[in-house]
Amino acid sequence: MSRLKIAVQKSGRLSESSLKLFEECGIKISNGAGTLRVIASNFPIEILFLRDDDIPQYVEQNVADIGIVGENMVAEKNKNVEMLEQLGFAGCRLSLAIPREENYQGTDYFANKRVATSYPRLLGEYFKKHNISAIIEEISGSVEIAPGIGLADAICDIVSSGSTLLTNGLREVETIMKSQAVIIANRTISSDKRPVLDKLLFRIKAVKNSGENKYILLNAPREAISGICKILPGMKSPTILPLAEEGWCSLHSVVKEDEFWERIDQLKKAGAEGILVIPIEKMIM
Ligand code: PRT
Ligand code: ZN
Repeated sequence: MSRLKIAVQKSGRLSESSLKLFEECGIKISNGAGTLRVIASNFPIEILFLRDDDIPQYVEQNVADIGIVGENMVAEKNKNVEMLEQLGFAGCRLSLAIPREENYQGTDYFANKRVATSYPRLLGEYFKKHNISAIIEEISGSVEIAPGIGLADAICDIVSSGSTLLTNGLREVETIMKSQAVIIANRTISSDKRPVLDKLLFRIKAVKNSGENKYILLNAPREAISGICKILPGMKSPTILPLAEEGWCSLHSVVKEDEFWERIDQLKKAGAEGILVIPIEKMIM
């Protein structure tokens, strides 16, 4: 099998989670300090460490076959690449923010205002869609200080917790797009690399599924089981085993993390006891 080349952010908010994903996929990578290229020891991939801004272009040009990058960057760079899979980390949004004390009634606020951003394309499209003529000031970093130093009236930047806006006296007023890390791919990956990509995506999906799901075990009286089964759809049907105590059963199933608390309350009401919730390492559907 030929080696699949994967572009990963060298150092930044995507780096650690990207490498952790490979580790969870059972792929061994020794990330020597300062190296820009590493080869995995037990899987046919080669990692290229790059700036996130360059990843869409390098994937388009086939310098890398696939890359891990934020959806915000994919949309801004607008390169001809294929989006393969959302990865569920580096969640954030691209938003418009204005000085906190300003009165805001709607997007008309931005008419003839100067807006600082590192996302001129996405912001331009947004203003066009809303029929607003604003002045876009493109800057490459520290966007949030632009209003404070008189460079702009407002900003359009990535927000995650919102604390950077807060400390700079700014207030989020519109969300332009939501984003998370994704895998992008070159549109013409050679047939000798396809099986490697398929194998990698299979493992990534198993890791993702496991993160979204929990294994649940509980005890209940036999007569409560049918009610409990309706609450827990599980992967197929739950496993039910008799307990040593007469009339009692143990039930095993899988629940989605986000439905978890809601289900726990329903289960307790239905008669479940001794509920255990256990992380799943890999989940193959
Ligand atoms: O050097 P290189 O160019 O590779 O890295 P970079 O500094 O350009 O990118 P980096 O590492 O900051 O971000 C990489 C990607 O992470 C982004 O493209 C997003 O997809 C995603 N991401 C997730 C974020 C954030 N969360 C985030 N909070 N990117 C940037 N921020 C910044 C934001 O620009 C602002 O300055 O964090 C600040 C806001 O954070 P909060 O938590 O205070 O709201
Ligand atoms: Zn960058």
